[in-house]
Formats: sequence, C-alpha cells, structure tokens
Amino acid sequence: MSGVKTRSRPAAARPAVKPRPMRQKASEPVAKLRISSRNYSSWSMRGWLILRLSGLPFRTEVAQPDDPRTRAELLLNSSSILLPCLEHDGAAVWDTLGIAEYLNELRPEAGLFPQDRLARARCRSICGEMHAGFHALRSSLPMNLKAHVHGFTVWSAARADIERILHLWRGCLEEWGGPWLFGAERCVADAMFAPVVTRFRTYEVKLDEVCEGYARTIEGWADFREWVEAAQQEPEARITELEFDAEF
Ligand SMILES: N[C@@H](CCC(=O)N[C@@H](CS)C(=O)NCC(=O)O)C(=O)O
Repeated sequence: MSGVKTRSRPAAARPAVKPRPMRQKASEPVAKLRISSRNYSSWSMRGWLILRLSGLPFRTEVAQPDDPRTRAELLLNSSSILLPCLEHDGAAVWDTLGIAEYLNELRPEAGLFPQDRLARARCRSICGEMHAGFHALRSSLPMNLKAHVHGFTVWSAARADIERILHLWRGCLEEWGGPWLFGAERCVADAMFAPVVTRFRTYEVKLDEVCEGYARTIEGWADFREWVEAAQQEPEARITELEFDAEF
C-alpha cells in the first residue's frame, strides 16, 4: 500500500478549492431532502453532500423510518421506502445515484460529474461500484460518527473491500492529480466515498500516505464537517436496529 507515487501534493500545501456559488434561480422551487439518521446513515450523508455540491437550495427533513406513520408516508413518495429521498418541483427522486443524475440534469453547470469524458466514465464506474458493492465493509464497519473503536479486528472480506477502495482512490489520485478523486474540483465520487473515510477513522483503519492525504481532504470539506458536527448533536434513539442494517 505504501510507496505509491502520485502527482498530488500533500493536502496542507494545496490551494483551497473555490467554493461553488449557491445561486438560486428566480423561480426555483425549494427542494426537500428527507434523510434518516445523520450519525448512522451513510446514504443520507451522500445524498446531502451531493445536493450541496449541486448548489440547489434545499431544506433537510429528518424522518424516523421505523415509525409506521412515517413509513406509510415514505411509501407514497418512494416505493423503496429508503432514504434519502429528494422532493423537488413535483418530482420525488430516491436512491443516491438517481438523485445525483437528477441534479446533474437540473444543474449541469455545477459539475457534479467531471467534464472530461474519460474521467466521467471512471467516476460513474467507481460510484456504481460503491453503490452496489463493498457489502462486507458496510456490514462489519457500519458508519457511526459518534463512535471510536480501538483495536478493531477487520475480517478478511472487509479487508478485501478496503484494499479495493484504496486501490480505486490511488488510481484516481494518480491519474487526475488530486486533491479530490478527479482533480481540483469535488464531484459526486467524493460524496460517495466520504462516509468510507468516516468508517476508516471510527475503526482506526491505517492508510498509506496518499490515501491519508485524500482522507484529510475529505475531512477538510466544509459541508462534510457541517454534517459530522450535526451528527454529534443527534439524539440517540431507535438506533440499535439501524446500526446493524447492512445497507448503512
Ligand atoms: N441504494 C440506496 C440505499 C438507501 C438506504 O439503504 N437507506 C437506508 C438508510 S441508510 C434506509 O432508508 N433504511 C430504512 C429502512 O430500510 O426502512 C441509495 O442509494 O439511496
């Protein structure tokens, strides 16, 4: 893992990335993103970060997916009942990648996907891989932003997932020069892998220099920090059920 040469510089020496403008178009309807737990729901975190990347003004509503009335209501909007779910201008969009594609169509200027065709192809591939895979990692190292686990033993299947993720990160950082996966600008892929960074921190997964640099880049992202801070304030409730949900 160590000794990989990349064109990216150490995080501290890099110039700050310009924040994206948060302009609201004159007649734009206010969007609503329904999420579940900020502390435990990695998909909610991804959806929320992607919305922030898009620059679309939105409000966030925290649903209690284990409450029967909420479940019935969620079912009306998203047949999967799963969160996050975006409601905007008559559209209900669920599933993180569905939300990303919707926002990309709505706000192409936001650069949710890289401009370069080859980079965009890789971006879609690794986002899809994150979305559909890494089940061992997701189930045995669940996201829990409030926790810190010392001496955690990572079983072999989860270790293989971790190695694959680090391989993907190194490949992108080397090819596009960092500090984000696809170069100087954040994109959907960074939002997709942001919860993985939190898992690495929670369970003390050791990273080589290149991946550690990328993890720090994610941790320096103002929107990411805002989410993590809000998660610290989240009241504990109904959580044991969520904590062991393999999809988290
Ligand atoms: N593939 C979906 C996964 C969404 C998902 O699993 N959401 C979980 C929260 S992280 C959920 O809504 N669980 C509630 C339930 O299963 O009732 C996505 O990309 O949005």
